[in-house]
Formats: sequence, C-alpha cells, structure tokens
Amino acid sequence: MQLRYSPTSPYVRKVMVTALETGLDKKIEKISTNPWDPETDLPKDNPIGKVPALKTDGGEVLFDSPVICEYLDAQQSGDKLFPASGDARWSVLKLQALADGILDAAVACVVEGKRPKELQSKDWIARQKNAIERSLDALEHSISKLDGGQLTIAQIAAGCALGYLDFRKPVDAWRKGRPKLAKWYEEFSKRPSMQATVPKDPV
Ligand SMILES: N[C@@H](CCC(=O)N[C@@H](CS)C(=O)NCC(=O)O)C(=O)O
Repeated sequence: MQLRYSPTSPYVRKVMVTALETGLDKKIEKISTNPWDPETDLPKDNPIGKVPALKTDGGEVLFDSPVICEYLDAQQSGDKLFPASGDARWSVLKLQALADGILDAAVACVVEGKRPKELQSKDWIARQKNAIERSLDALEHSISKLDGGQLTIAQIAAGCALGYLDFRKPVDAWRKGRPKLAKWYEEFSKRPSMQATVPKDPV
C-alpha cells in the first residue's frame, strides 16, 4: 500500500496511528506529498487534493481518513477499532466525527492565519474557535465513552485532534475546565503509536 503522506497533517497521523496499532505500518510505503504545492500530482489520486490518500495493493485510491482507517481495520484480524454494528458502532463513528470536526475547525484557523493579514477574517476565525470550544466540551461530557475499554477509532481521532491543538494552538489552554479530557489525553498520548507520530515542523 502507498500513503500520500505529510508529516504535519493530523489526518495523516490518524492513519499512521491506526496502521501502527493494527500492525500494518510495515506494509505502507509513505509518499511525501505537500498538498499545497501548486505543482503536486496529488489530484490524480485524490481529486479533492487532500492528504491522506491511500493506494491499496489492488490499485484503488481511498480517501479520506475515516475511510482509510476503516479499510486498514478491515485488513487486520486483531481487535477491531470500528465496531461492526449496533449502538457501539454509531457511538464510535459519532465521536470520530466530533474529533475530526475539531480538526477541520483547527485546520481552518491555521490556514486562515497564514493568509495575508488584510485578507484574514476575524469572524471566520472566531466561528472556528467557537466550534472547537463547543466540541471540546462535548468530548469532556462524553469521556465515559472514550475512557477505558478496547481501543477504538474514536480514541485515535480524539488523541490526534488534541495533539494537533497542542501543536498549532488555534485555541488557548484547551485543558482549562476539561480535567477529565486532559487526564485521558495525558494517558492516551503515552501510547507508542502516539509517541511515534508526534508532529514536527520540517526543519
Ligand atoms: N476530511 C479529510 C481532511 C483532510 C485534509 O484536510 N487534509 C489537509 C492537510 S491537514 C489537506 O490536504 N489540505 C489541502 C487543501 O485543503 O487543499 C480527512 O479526514 O482526511
């Protein structure tokens, strides 16, 4: 398998944590890709022009991160990260969507912050920050569904979202007023898969 990869993308991190947790990382060749490069050939694999995109051994290109993670989970025979059916499945998919939504809003803030000052919209950034704050509160209130039990894609998505907030800091002090989430993340981020994928800016 080949993964269109960027070292700072939190969505790519989700995929890599999933690959490490399922033992499939050795079967994935990473293709370094800058989705923002106007010359990139990424759209031939993913017309949306985003990483991650995974080319399977059968030649199919899969995107986006929830689809790729579920594909990897289907390729492995260990404990499943995606419950197959029932309430457990909807609960995990909903929490994954919540964590991915935090990422979408956080990435939107970061991208807006890179535009020339005079083009940046304070209202747009405030809207994204509010979405992050509300979604963090929702994660804090859902902590019983994240904490303990078998590893799920909801935990991986939440861990990568919180890691991205620490990395790019689109909001101040996300831990403040969310002690359960902060404690959960402190433990979760010690997993070898999380430690091996800590984002770093290229030097
Ligand atoms: N929903 C997608 C989001 C992927 C995404 O936004 N990737 C960013 C990098 S962090 C990207 O490639 N952005 C390029 C662009 O927006 O043109 C997923 O879960 O994979």
